[in-house]
Amino acid sequence: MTTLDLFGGPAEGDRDWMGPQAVILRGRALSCVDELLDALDAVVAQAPFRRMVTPGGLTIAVASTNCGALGWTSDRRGYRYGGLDPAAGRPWPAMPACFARLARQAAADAGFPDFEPDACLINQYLPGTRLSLHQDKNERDFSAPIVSVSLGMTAIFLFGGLERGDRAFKASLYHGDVAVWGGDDRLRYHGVMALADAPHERLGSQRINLTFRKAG
Ligand code: MD3
Ligand code: FE
Repeated sequence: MTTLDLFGGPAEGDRDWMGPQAVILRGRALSCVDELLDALDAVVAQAPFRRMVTPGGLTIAVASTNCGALGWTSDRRGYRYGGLDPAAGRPWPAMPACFARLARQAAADAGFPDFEPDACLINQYLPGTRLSLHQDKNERDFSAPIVSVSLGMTAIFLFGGLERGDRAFKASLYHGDVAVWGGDDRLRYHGVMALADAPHERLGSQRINLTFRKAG
């Protein structure tokens, strides 16, 4: 259980286990958040957020960009990882050193000492945006964990089981939280509930999520 602070949320340093190999490290990004946000601005200036299209032709509610050697994209031809930003025809921006360091250290804290991400998907949620339950299966190697960093407005995360119909439970993800999902928990269904508009003091009416993966 979480130690409640004066605001009723978790305290920096708490670890909330979502599964045997899935943990939320509360506030783990806060000590480097200024550096992260500056680096994020530089990435987004090179590769702006855009809403991608699914193979079925629907526009995805979440706006995305990437940094690192590989970026996740979706279009009419499918979901995949690739080295080029299709909007620009050039490589994705390099992964900022502070991004890679945080992802590596958080993975090690959670029991995955050798995580070397080659992809960072950056998702932007505006009020009302949701992400329906899905599995992450576009990566080559499911043995590497996924590390995700939440910034800005609070989201209610849905964490299901290995089958779509399994009951999902809810967990709030706050600015500065870092989650690590590995092992059997890596393939669990997950999603994000529609974002409520409670502007964040630093990021305003948005939530940004950095998702680090070993994709290639
Ligand atoms: C649990 N993103 O990009 S991050 C995604 O907040 C995605 O933007 C969400 O799901 C977001 O695919 C959730 C947390 C996350 C990422 C991958 C997982 C949780 C996961 C894979 C397996 C289990
Ligand atoms: Fe996902």
